[in-house]
Amino acid sequence: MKIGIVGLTNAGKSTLFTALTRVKVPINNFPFCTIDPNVGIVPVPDFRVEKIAQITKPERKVYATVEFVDVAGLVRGASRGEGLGNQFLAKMREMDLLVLVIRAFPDPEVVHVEGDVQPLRDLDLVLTELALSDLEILSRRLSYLEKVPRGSTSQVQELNALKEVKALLERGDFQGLSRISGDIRNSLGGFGFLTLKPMVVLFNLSEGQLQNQEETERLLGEFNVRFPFLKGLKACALLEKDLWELSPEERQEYLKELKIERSSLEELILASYRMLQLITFFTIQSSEVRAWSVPEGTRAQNAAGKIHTDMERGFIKAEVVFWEELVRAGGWVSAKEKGFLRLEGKDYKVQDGDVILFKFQA
Ligand SMILES: Nc1nc2c(ncn2[C@@H]2O[C@H](COP(=O)(O)OP(=O)(O)O)[C@@H](O)[C@H]2O)c(=O)[nH]1
Ligand SMILES: [Mg+2]
Repeated sequence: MKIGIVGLTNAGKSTLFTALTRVKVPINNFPFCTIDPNVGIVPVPDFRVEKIAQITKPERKVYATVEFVDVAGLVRGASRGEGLGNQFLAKMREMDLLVLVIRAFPDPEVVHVEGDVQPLRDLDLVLTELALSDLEILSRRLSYLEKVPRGSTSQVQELNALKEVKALLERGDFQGLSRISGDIRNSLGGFGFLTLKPMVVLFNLSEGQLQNQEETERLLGEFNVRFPFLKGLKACALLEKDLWELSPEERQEYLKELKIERSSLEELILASYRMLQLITFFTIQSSEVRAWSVPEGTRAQNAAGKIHTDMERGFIKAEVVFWEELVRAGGWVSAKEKGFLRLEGKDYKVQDGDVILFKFQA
């Protein structure tokens, strides 16, 4: 699952990215690793892994991960190829979710490409560039399909879907776009339309703003009125970058000093994870507790395939216990004795929090 970091130049995207690459989970963490300098694999914090590990005492704890991608910034006119516009937008089409980083911090030392700091204007600008870029791709396809004399059923469906999306894009109706049906989304999946992707808006605040409830509430309040269909979060990217250099204890201490409740990054990672409609199941082996993520509604047999293709092919059944019951029972064997374990077949829909032992024929 790939999450693209989008925003204007100097919004704080790379600062946020650097902070994310420093997120480690305590003890035997899944190390952050770099595929290329702009892609970071970030563990999804999950207290259930800790809880399960307390009873199974594994050597290793492995967390589910998400990928964050930082590409060059967006500028006004990106959809017409300004800056690294087209290249940037093409990369973003491969993403499953977009985090829109919007600058709210005032720092006069940092140039603002639009001249002054106006978070909601910038958000509008970013959305508009995404919409213009989508419109261009959409229009090209539309004019092709309109020339096909007698289209197939699926072409007709696609044509209608494109027309519906086009009307919304032309009106800048992002709320309407957010409500586009799953069928239409599926039929247009191949285009990677940016405005149809799930999005999280991250307001990048100064430390002072983050501590000033009144100011952040005013901004988020106005945001919620104007963009009720978007999820908004706040963070101070610069602070997060420092925070995640520290040990967990030092981090707690520092947050307390600043009178800030918690790091915003965990919230960002979790909100993204939820927005991707991912759920987590766990496996326990003698040496490890491991969290796996699959899309909501995944069947047991496909979930097994996430671990190994042989397990999917030779799937027999799944032994399942909810993580809390496993912890309450104090172990796999006693969970079985207490009747907490269920036997499920290949079509069982995996639930968030299931601990699963797959039985399969090799
Ligand atoms: N004061 C302040 N400066 C920040 C913050 N986040 C980023 N910056 C600064 O803004 C500049 C641009 O940040 P960068 O992350 O490179 O922005 P990008 O162009 O969106 O990748 C850098 O000098 C950062 O140190 C913040 O929360 N507060
Ligand atoms: Mg950058």
